[in-house]
Parts: sequence; structure tokens; C-alpha cells
Amino acid sequence: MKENLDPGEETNTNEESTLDNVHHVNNPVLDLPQIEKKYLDEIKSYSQSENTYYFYDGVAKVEVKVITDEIIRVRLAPQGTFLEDFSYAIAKKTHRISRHQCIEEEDAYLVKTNTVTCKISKKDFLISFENREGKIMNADHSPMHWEENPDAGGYYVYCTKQTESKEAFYGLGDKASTFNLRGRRFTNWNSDTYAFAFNQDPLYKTIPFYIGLNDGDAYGIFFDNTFKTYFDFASEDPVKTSFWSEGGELQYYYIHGPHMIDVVRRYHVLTGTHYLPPLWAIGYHQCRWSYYPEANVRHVAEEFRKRQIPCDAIYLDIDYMDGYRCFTWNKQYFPDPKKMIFDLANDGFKTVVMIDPGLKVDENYWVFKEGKENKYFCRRGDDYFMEGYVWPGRCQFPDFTNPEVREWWGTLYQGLVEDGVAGFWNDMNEPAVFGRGTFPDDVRHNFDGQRGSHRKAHNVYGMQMVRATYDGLKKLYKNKRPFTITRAAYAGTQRYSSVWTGDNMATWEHLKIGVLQLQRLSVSGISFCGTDIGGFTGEPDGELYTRWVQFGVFSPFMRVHSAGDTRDREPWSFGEDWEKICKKFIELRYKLLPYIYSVFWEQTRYGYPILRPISLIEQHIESNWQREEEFSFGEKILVSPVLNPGQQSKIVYLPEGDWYYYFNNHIFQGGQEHNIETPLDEMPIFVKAGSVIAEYPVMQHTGEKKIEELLLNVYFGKGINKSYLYTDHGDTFAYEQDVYLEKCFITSGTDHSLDIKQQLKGLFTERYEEYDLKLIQLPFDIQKVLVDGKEIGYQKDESGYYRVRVSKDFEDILIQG
Ligand code: MIG
Repeated sequence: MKENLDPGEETNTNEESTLDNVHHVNNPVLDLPQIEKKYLDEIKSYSQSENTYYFYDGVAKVEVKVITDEIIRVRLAPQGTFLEDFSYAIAKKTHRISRHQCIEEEDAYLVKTNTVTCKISKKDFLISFENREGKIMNADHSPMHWEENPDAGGYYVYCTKQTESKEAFYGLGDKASTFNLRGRRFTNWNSDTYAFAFNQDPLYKTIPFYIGLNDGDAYGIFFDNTFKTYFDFASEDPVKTSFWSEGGELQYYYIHGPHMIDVVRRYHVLTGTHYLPPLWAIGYHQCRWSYYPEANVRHVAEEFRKRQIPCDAIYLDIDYMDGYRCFTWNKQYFPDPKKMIFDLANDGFKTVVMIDPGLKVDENYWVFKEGKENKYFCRRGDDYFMEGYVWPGRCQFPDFTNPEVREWWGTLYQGLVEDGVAGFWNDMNEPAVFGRGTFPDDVRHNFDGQRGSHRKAHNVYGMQMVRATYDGLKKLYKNKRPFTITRAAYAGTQRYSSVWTGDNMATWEHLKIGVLQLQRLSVSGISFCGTDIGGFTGEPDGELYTRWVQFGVFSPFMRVHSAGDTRDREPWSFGEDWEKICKKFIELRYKLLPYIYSVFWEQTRYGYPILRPISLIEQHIESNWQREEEFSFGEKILVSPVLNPGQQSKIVYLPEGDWYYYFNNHIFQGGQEHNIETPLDEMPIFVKAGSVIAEYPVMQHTGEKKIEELLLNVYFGKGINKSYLYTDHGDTFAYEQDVYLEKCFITSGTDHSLDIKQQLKGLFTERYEEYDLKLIQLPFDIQKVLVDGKEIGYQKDESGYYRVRVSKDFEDILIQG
């Protein structure tokens, strides 16, 4: 029997402090312990409390907590006392666990779940994680260690893992680096990085989560620490991967795979998924810094409709405000905002406006006055207000880590909501301060009652701002879904917002960086992401702009945006030829809306990433680990954006199986590379064989047309394939009460037949009655079509595709050759 130690009540018995040894030296300073790195020592004892196990080396304590069958959390308390168990990242604390136990062996303790064994070796306190077959997925290289920080208090905390010779690494949010992070070191400290460069670090977001691919098997590590954190992926030493922090607790989650997509899903189990956006938020958005005055905004909107280029939203950047005061209007530019927004809405445009965290120090400005009276603004260590210059001039900043401040902030949107504003854009929330970059370290924060300096709160400041925004809007809009977008983020921000990648540049290199960043964000839990299409700063030519719009169709968030000093950036700004191609591709986005919306549902409901890199689709093939340009949007559509000027063709790798080239439905065999022609009005887009992809008619905005009948493109595939189609009201929360429809189409194809079954889930009913099936590349001539046992007719359209009309309620269609 092991002695059971109560982790809370440990007394340090290593040194006897008696009057004798305290007073016998003349200069007690000589006796001070030196500051050095300390490592965990041999385990002396262990104890258990429900799903949590404690291991103790006489001074330090380690907690190993079973979160789910596949997720285990490790925490270190250098002096035996854990910090309060608090996290902004974690969505939900308790989950179902089927079974767990701790087995003591001669040299180690084994904390076991149904899928993972966490082994803690007694002698050196090394921790490792094994799968059921005993394969080591992830193991300490050295015991967890720390070093006292006498200036700020607490510890620098370190964890160093072994690195397998070919191990590949993914994740970490918005890093502008190679897709596989191996051989690189990164810092997480949210930073306003105008015109950032390839490999510049840190950037705007802190997502301290990575995925390791160890000999083809994936696992994840989520280091939930809000201080400045560092990750070194076999850069300093090829056999080591380390992560460390300048403060807080060494606390991480091991997330089991072995499939990368499941690691991502389980990371979402911890940190939550994206809210389901309103349908209009996944349409095409037009933005710039800035559209003003009103006549200008109206003109842009009119041009879209005149030229029949679909668009759902138009953005107002900082110039709509009165002297950059948040929640006010510049009445000279916008004399009657309500009327303007109303007219725009009638024409199918939603209006999205910017809100910054810096509030102008101005005794006549109601927001500042309220914040001041209620003591909502951040203060320095010595109690001065945190003041800094941003757009409005001298500013103070709300402490969004205070729940009361968040509540207040949420109510401030009321006026703009009443004016009809449909979405909000939170910028500069790293937080950014002109001149000095951000707040000084000594600024104090409430941290939801946990208290902390800016060292601890910096990386969550933006997240808490957009959280306050989202929660406030949810109340103000009642049953309508809000739309929010933020620049800064911490792990878990997906519960409150979409993101964009900040101030990129109008260069081909930045187009490529965007392709890397969006895939990376997607496997890091932030699927609803986009770049400034066209590049924020600098001037794209028509070709770059157009290629970027093409990538934009397959960016979860699709918005053109640019800096104030650039030339026009509307889809027609580069001449007719480019306009035509841009229009074609924006229309493609609208045709794909039912598919895109369904992919968002798969993220919201089931935690699947929206963009899926090849390394995630086929992690078992080593040559895929370095692939960067091909990715799928959802499961069925794979693209490879064109990233070079004048490019005539492109080598594209297709994962195993058959793929249809979107523009002519030619079949390509996967599991190999193909040289694909890339004329300017096409891009490599492939649909997986066996897919059923619903298509909407082209609309000028998402609410323009009622669907009379739904076109289903059936891409013939052999064997069994499933496709999902999700629908609901498009803008309410009724889906939370099951008022939605999730359809599953199961196709099974042979050389002589195609069978399609439909399964329905949910309570929503569409208005249309029929499907129009377009059967693509049937390998046989149809002899007979049976719908739920009854024979029906079919025809061939002018392009030679078989078409079959069926009731939307069919259960089974059998097409025989
Ligand atoms: O200091 O609001 O990244 O999208 O247009 C620049 C003006 C502030 C930075 C954002 C950009 C936005 C710009 N903002």
C-alpha cells in the first residue's frame, strides 16, 4: 500500500529550521540558494482523488488528470502548491471517461485509460504517453523543470520532449512559416505586425497547440499558458522539442490520435468549436480602409448589383466614427446611418463596422465617462491609468478580463445594433499601442478574479474583447446570430469569433503565406479564418488580385480588404477581363454555398476542421508531410491555389481515390501527382468521386432567391461514399432546438448501377419539393430508375448528363444500367 498524501497539505520536511541554523551566520545573504534550473527528482509517493493522480518528489508535485479516454492533462507545482484551476481556453471542464486506473510497477506508475497509458517513471520522473499497442507516442526528454523568476515572481517553466528522427509538427495558429514546423522556434506574444514577413514571429495570435506526427501517428500537445510562451521544434537540438513559458503553470494536455483529424476534433472537445455563422457571413464581403462618406458606400453597393457580382456585406473601417470614438458616427460623412444601413439591407447588403479597444480620453464622450466612473479601465502597477496613443489620440483601455467590464462592453453595441449594423470587427486588440507596441508588463488585470499583470493577460486581451462583443450581441440580437471578426486571439477564440490574418502585403509571396496560414489556423482550432484578399498594403496587379479571389472562394472567410493608401480594390477595379474572372469565381462561391454551409456545420457540431491539409488527409504517406499548397475544403473538394504570376500549369497531388476536375468533370486518379493546366479563368479544383454536392443558383446575395428545387451534383464513385448536407433558417438559433436538417446521402456505385440512399436528421423542412439530380460520369447507360421501388423517368440534358427529378423525401434511388 502506498501512503495517500493529501496534495493540499504538504509540509516541507527537507530542512529543519531551528533558531540555530538561522542565526549562526553573520551574513544570511551568503546562504541564499542560487537561482538555477531545477528538475523533478525521484518520485517519493503518489495519491489519487477521483480522476486525478498526484506524484510527489518531496518538494514538487505533478498532477496527472484523466480528462477523457484520449486526453490527459499534466500539471506541475514546483513547490507542491498548484495554482487555481482556471482557463480562458477550456470550454467545458467535465467529460465522459469510461475507465481509468493507476497501476504501480517496479519502476513506474501507469495511469491508464481505454486508449492511452501515461507512464511516469519513478527514478527520474520522466513522463510518456503510449497507445494500446505500447507504442510511445510522446515522451519527456528530460524531467519537467523550472527556474525561479525573482523579478516578477513565479517561475519560468519548461517541458522538453524527445523528438523522433522524422517527426513532423503542425499547428500553432497563424505562424507565417513552412507548414511543417520542424526545425523552427516560435514565440507567442500577440503583436500588431503591419506588413509582416515570411518567418516573422510572433504575429497576432497565440494558439499554443501543436500536432506531432510520430512515425505516421498523430498526437497533440496543448500548452494552456497565457504568458509569453515559446516552442522549439527540434531547432536547437534535433532530438528535442521543447515548450516553455515566462510564467504561470506548466500545464499541458496530451491529446491522442492516431489520426490527425481526431486530434483536431479532440482539441475542439477541450476548447470548443466555432459558433455557426449566419449564412450571409460566408458569402462574399467587400471591405476597405475606408469607404466613406455615405455616397461612396452606396456607390460601391450599387456597382455590385449593376455588374451582377454577388456580395453580402460591406464594411466600414475606423473613419465612420466621430474622431475615432467607438460607438459613435461621424455625422458629416454619415448624416443618417440608419437610413443608409436600411437601404443597403434592402439591397441585400449587411453592414459590418469596426470597433477598437482604445477609448478616447474625453470627458464629453459618454463611453469614456461611463468607463471612468465605473473604474473599468486598466491601471498600471502604481495605479496610474494605462494610457497610450491609438487612432483617437490619447486613450484608455477597458480591462476585458473583468467579467463586469465585458458585460458593460456588450451593452455598448446597442445603438449600432439599433442602427441596423449586422456584424462587428474587433481590431487592434493585441492590444496595439502606437509607439510602444503594446501595454507595459506592469499593467494590472482582473483576470476573472484570478488577478494578474499584463504578462499574464496580454495574450487573452483580444479574445476577451471579442468574447464581450459576441456575448453582448447575442443578447441584443435576441434570436439572430451575430457575426464577429477579431485580429488577436488565444486558444478557444473560435467560440466567439472568426479571424483574419492581419496586415498582409499585395505580393505573390503573401498569397502563399495566406495559403499556409489558413490551413494552419484550421488545424489549430480556428477554422473560420481568412486573409485580406488582394493584400492589405501595396498594389496587386489584376492577375495577383484575381488569383487571390480564386483562393478566397476556398477561404472559410472571404473578404477583400486593403489599406487606406491603396488604389481601388473592387472586383471591377482591374479592368474588364479580370472582372469577368473574379465574377465567375465569386459566383462559384455562391453556387457552393450549401456545401460550404454544411462544412461549417461539421465544424460547429462535430469539430472537424474546415481546411484540411494533405498531411492531415493522408498522414500515413511520408512524402505528404511536407506538402503545403493542396488542401481540401471539407471532405469533398480539393484545391491547389495558383501562387505564381504567369503560371501555365501546376503539379497537384491528389489523395488516393478518383477525383473530378471541376471545370470539365474529367476523372483523375489519386495517390499521385498530376500536371494541371492553370488558365487564368480556372484553378485546380477537384471533387472526390462518390460525392453528392448540392448547388444553389447564382444569387446576388445569400437571401436573394428562394430555392425552387435543389440541384444535386452526383459525382459517380465506386464503392460506398457518404455526403452531408445541412440546412436551417440561416440566421437564427432555432438549430439549437433541433430545427435544422442534416441529410446524409449514401452512394454506392458499381459498373452497372448506382444506388443513393438518403437519411434525414432534425426538424427543419425546406420549401422546395424536389431534387434535380445531375449524374456525372456514370460508367453505364441507364436502363431503369427506381425511386423507393417505383420506376420513374429520366432524361439527358444538353451537355449529355443524365438528369433525374425526385421528391426531396426519397429514401432510396436505384439507377440500373
Ligand atoms: O492601425 O482600421 O489590421 O485591417 O484597416 C491600423 C484601420 C488599424 C489595422 C487592421 C486593418 C484596418 C486598419 N487597422
